Amino acid sequence: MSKELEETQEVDIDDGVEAEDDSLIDFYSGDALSVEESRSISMSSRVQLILLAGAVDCGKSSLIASLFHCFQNGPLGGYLFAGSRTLVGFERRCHKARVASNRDTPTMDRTSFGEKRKLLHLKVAQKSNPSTPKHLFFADVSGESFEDAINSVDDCAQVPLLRRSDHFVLLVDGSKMIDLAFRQNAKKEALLLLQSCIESNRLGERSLVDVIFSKYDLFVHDDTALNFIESIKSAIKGRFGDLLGRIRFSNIAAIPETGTKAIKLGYGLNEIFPSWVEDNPGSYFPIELYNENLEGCCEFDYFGRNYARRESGINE
Ligand SMILES: Nc1nc2c(ncn2[C@@H]2O[C@H](COP(=O)(O)OP(=O)(O)OP(=O)(O)O)[C@@H](O)[C@H]2O)c(=O)[nH]1
Ligand SMILES: [Mg+2]
Repeated sequence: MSKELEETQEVDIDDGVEAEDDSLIDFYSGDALSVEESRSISMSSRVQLILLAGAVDCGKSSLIASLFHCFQNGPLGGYLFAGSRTLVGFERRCHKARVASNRDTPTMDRTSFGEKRKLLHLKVAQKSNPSTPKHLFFADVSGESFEDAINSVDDCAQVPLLRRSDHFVLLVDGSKMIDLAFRQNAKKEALLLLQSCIESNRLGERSLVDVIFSKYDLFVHDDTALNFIESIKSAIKGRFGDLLGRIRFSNIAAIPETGTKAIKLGYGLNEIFPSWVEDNPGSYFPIELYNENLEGCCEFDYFGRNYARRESGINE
């Protein structure tokens, strides 16, 4: 097309073609980020990725909402809120769950399957050292993705961000622990999901895994449920203890029912949050830089070895 024609051509708005206006500036929507959108942060800073996994309704989005609530009230686990590119995304997850809504039972929107914008960004700074903030991404994946992953190693390999995550956080639904009809199945699903992740090489000897029993307010006084939870812990340790880098267990009440006054909103997050900021597979299991056998390691490990070699004048 000639330049003249280009300049005189009218844009027919009815055809759905809009003229590009250089005066328009793209602002961040503040909503959760897609992987592509997240690169502007992850390419300029070290980011810890925390992947929340577990069945539909187990409380993944609520945990993210609860973190945001906690930071609005002050520091969490010794860390201060230092900013977020996804404040709207946090707000969306929070508004239904607010205690101010005066509901006895908290409610939360389901995360839709295939949602591309799933990364919530949090910048935090240690209270004792606020000048070096750290970036975190929380991946809020729909529980339906994990239902498929339980049943198929191939589907497990497709779970977004699983391979890249620094922390794999498996939530086991606490409301199922108090129900005889559901708890065996919840245990089976947790074991199968871990097995599927290991068989698809998404989790392994360098993985940091947290198993969280959610909705602690519902089972805190239920001895049968607490005993059953002990049996889940033993089964997980027995089967996967040697296959995973680290497994920890905790109870969390992200958004407790308002009737259970003794359990505060965000119960349990204080203890677990600092390790999500501080630990990652590279820091927790430092590799031997001159070890030739890097089988099973990620690209970054190869980069680390090659970088160290170059620095010390060893040719490839
Ligand atoms: N009693 C109680 N209910 C909770 C707690 N945390 C979450 N819930 C409720 O559990 C339900 C499911 O929570 P979500 O956070 O949406 O679960 P999810 O894992 O994100 O579910 P999907 O997005 O469908 O995969 C909601 O009704 C929450 O209000 C808690 O600590 N105590
Ligand atoms: Mg959700």
